[in-house]
Amino acid sequence: MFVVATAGHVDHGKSTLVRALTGMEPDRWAEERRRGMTIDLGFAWTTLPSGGTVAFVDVPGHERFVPNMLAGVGPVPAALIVVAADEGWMPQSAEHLAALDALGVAYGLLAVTRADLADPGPATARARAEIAATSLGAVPAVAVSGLTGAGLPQLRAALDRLAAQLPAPVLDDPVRLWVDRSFTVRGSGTVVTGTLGAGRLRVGDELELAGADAPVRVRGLHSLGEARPEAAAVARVAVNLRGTPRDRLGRGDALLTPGRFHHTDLVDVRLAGDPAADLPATLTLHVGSAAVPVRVRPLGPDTVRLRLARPLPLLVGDRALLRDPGRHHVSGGVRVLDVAPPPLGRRGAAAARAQVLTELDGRPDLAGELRRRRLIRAGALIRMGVPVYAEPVAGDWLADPAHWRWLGERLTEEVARHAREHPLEPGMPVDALRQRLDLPDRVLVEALVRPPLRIHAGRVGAASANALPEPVARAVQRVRAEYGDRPFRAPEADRLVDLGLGPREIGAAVRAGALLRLADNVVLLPDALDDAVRVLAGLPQPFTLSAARQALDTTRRVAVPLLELLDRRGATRRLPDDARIVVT
Ligand SMILES: Nc1nc2c(ncn2[C@@H]2O[C@H](COP(=O)(O)OP(=O)(O)O)[C@@H](O)[C@H]2O)c(=O)[nH]1
Ligand SMILES: [Mg+2]
Repeated sequence: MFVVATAGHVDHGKSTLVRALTGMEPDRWAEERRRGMTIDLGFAWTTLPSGGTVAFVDVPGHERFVPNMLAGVGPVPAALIVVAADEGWMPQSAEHLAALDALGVAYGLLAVTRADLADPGPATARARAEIAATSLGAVPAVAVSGLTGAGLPQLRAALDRLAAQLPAPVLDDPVRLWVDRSFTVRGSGTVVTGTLGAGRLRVGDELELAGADAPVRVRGLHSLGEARPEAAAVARVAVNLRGTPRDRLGRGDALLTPGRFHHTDLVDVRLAGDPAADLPATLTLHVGSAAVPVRVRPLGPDTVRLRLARPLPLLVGDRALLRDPGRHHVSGGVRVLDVAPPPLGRRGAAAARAQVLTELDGRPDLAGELRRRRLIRAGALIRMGVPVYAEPVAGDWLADPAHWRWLGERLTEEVARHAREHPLEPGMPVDALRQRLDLPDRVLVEALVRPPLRIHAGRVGAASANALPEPVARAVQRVRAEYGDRPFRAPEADRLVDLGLGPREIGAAVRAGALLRLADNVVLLPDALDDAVRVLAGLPQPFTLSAARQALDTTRRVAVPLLELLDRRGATRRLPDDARIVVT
């Protein structure tokens, strides 16, 4: 299906043309028919000569109803511009064209109506010239009469050619259905309609509705007046929602693929064209079918920050329009550059931000986003409209490569500093490092740890035993020199004090594997265990404590805990009579 919105001044024959092409009545309201004037959006469709379907969103031309017109054209990428041959170019011809231009609509067609009343030549020439200066460029023109039907076959053929030019919709994109109508159908409940520009909808789908705490479920789908199990973009759709009161949603709301959109009330945008120097401080932002008051804060020559009166599901690259409702004036188009911009607290922050914005063009740029944000979750980027093709550094975190290298260096420095300041601790706690490096998640700390550093028991430290703090290493060296040839003689308590080996130093040495602790203040060199087993194995089995003590040339102070340790490790076994054997 191909969806096209009408555009043009009131009474130029838009609705008549849609009626003539489709046989359907676009003016749905009794009041519209009584007054002969379109007030709100109308919908009609027909089959084209190619067999394809065209659906029209017929908009009101009267200046009072421009917001309704904008809600209709916002989500539609093609326009049928209507100008009456007998009246020519008029104010809302210009305002509607300015709106299409602001929204960047690039596909269109000119129909010069009421060609039975006047020569269509002058109106055609003027309109084509006006249109050529906009995002629509040079468009085909067809002179028609809604009254006599002249030109309608040519217009149908031209619509077919236009449909063939339109880019194919992206069917795997998430759904963002801007609601243009909502009503209640007796027995079915709430129904909303909109133009599905991308993605698919199926009966049973869950969708997100801004402001609702629970997802809403698609109970039924209609397109072109028929119930369907599924609708794929591009399509006009009517969605019946289960359990959603009608007053919960209306024009300007959006039904969304859950978790795929970031609702934002702060955006940085670029103004299209030649921005007015005197942009008012408050304007209305029109995007999709929504119209939201905004406060405008100028940043650079063509960039501003908009504070929205309510959050909208906007993406980087979205086109929108700013309008001054008081002056009935389209102030211009904007392109969304950033949907999660940083606060501007510090002095000079606005100028710095303006500088950053000069580099942005609204095209999603993963490398640039990472450079600016340094660390961000993949999901957050996707919700901004930035496709993620880079590998995460940890969990679902993405990092700017240069920033990640810098963090790795910082981590090494912090661990070394911590080791200097706390020489006896076995490394720096992961959480202290997380805070020190100001990281939002401990998986990031873990991913930054590289050999020779390692994580052990929640701390980051050197993997090797020579991580032993300098004074402790020296003390252990002295123990080795003094006791190396009497390996089972443990230094006495006062000798340990002389060597500077208090409980904390001993703990550090034991964790590093440099000393073996048998009991409080009873330490041996670590190879003593294997040596002891060798000596004891040379004794007649079983052997007594006293025999062991003599063979090891040591005291009870060492022999008792040493044998108990060997028992626990299964190297020796204690028999009922307290003698032992070496287990082989
Ligand atoms: N003679 C003639 N009258 C037309 C033609 N198209 C529309 N009209 C009349 O112009 C008036 C406005 O038409 P309408 O379709 O409501 O204009 P809209 O406001 O652009 O939708 C109506 O009275 C129509 O009957 C046409 O091609 N020829
Ligand atoms: Mg009309």
